[in-house]
Amino acid sequence: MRLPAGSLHLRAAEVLQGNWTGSSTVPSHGLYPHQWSWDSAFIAIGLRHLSPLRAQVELETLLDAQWGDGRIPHIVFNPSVPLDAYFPSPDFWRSSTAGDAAGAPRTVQTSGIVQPPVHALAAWLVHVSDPGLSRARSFLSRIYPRLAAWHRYLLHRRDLGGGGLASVVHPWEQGMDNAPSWDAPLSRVTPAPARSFRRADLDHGAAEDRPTDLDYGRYVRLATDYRDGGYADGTDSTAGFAVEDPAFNALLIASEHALARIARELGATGTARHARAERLTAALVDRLWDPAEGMFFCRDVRTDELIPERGVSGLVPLLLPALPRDTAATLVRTLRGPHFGLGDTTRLVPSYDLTGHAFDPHRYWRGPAWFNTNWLVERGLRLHGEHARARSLRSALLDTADTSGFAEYVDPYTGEACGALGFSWTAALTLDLLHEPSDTAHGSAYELSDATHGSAHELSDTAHGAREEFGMGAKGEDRR
Ligand code: 9WN
Repeated sequence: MRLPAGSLHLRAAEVLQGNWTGSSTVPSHGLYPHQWSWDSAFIAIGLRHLSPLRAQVELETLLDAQWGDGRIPHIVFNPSVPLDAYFPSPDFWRSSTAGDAAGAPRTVQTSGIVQPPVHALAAWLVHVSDPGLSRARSFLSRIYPRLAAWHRYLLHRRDLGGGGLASVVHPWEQGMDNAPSWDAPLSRVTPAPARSFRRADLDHGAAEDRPTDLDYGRYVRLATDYRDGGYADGTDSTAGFAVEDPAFNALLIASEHALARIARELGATGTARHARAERLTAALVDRLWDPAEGMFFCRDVRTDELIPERGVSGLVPLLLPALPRDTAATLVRTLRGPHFGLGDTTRLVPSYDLTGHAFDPHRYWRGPAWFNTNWLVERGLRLHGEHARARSLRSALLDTADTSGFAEYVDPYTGEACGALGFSWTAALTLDLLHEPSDTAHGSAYELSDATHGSAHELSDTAHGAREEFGMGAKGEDRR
């Protein structure tokens, strides 16, 4: 039986309340008992509908742990949680000593790797949910320099391929830890022996759904080498693994557009940032788009070759307003075709190719559907004028969040719950979808439009609407 939307709203709010620690939100108390970077960004996007203040604090807490070189760490550790509750724990990362040269904070312990840059996008969406509060707390002016430093870090220190895009140096950085796209580059990594670490994830998750010990051995080796090299980028310590990923870079570009909107709110024009986002979109297409396959793929920077595995990451660029029209149309066809089956065989977009050799509907990032990636695809569909498909994906997401108990991920065919229940970003993005104006064709496009210049959702032309959503086309320069 389908419960009324009001009750779904209440239960989503309860999940977020239960996972709130006073200054941030854990993804789930058992499996992930600290603050995670991209989780917090998605959580803030939902929290803004409950408490714009808490949403601001969520992002501020994360940004307080930013390193001097601009990186935002993927985990901010809660000192009151026992060391053996999560692996790798702070004594593995040793941020304050090993990260000294890179400017790790002294006041808080963190990991030394990063996660996808959803933060500027989240910050902008949080701002527009209550501009009065945001201005009263100088929210944007306080966080803008930090977000700008974060993007600078990624665009300069992490351009390991030399083509303008950011590389990840560990599968955990991209957030889809166990995706088959990592198999080839990871196969060159000598695993750390299983006896050298104890996995805490298996205390909470089923072993057959989680990455294998061999995968973990390689994750540990890469993180150890990076740490022992002082978390320096572009040196021997990152020689083992460097990949340009479509979702990571698409989120960076979407956030660069959002940073332009923030700059504009603060009195600059944002033009240079929009222009940069457009150049990055062109670089993404140039380096990662395979027209014959109708997909974005990862590029292995060490071999300079595309990795021919179809993952949901390759669909996330649909989020980009400057994506060429035919590329967007092809991506939508791929989404509906046999590899992802949306609207045909699957309820939600799977994390990996249904026909792929490594497909498993329950194994971590090798087939199940996640709510954050589906939320991104839903936005992309709306942005490119695919309103009916967006509406049906939205309704499948709400149903599945409801019936799965806000699961971490689900079987893409049946919606069966997998991983942790009461998972924060699932609850947060449910709230966001519930707040989306379902009666307008353009949905929440207004959120990124220029607040003083009318609403993008009134525009009928899709490309024009998309450009308005991100405030593109403004005159002048922004050199901040
Ligand atoms: C490692 C917290 C994180 C998410 C990632 C997800 C998982 C961690 C793990 O949980 O990763 O960072 O221990 O498996 O893959 O996307 O941010 O929810």
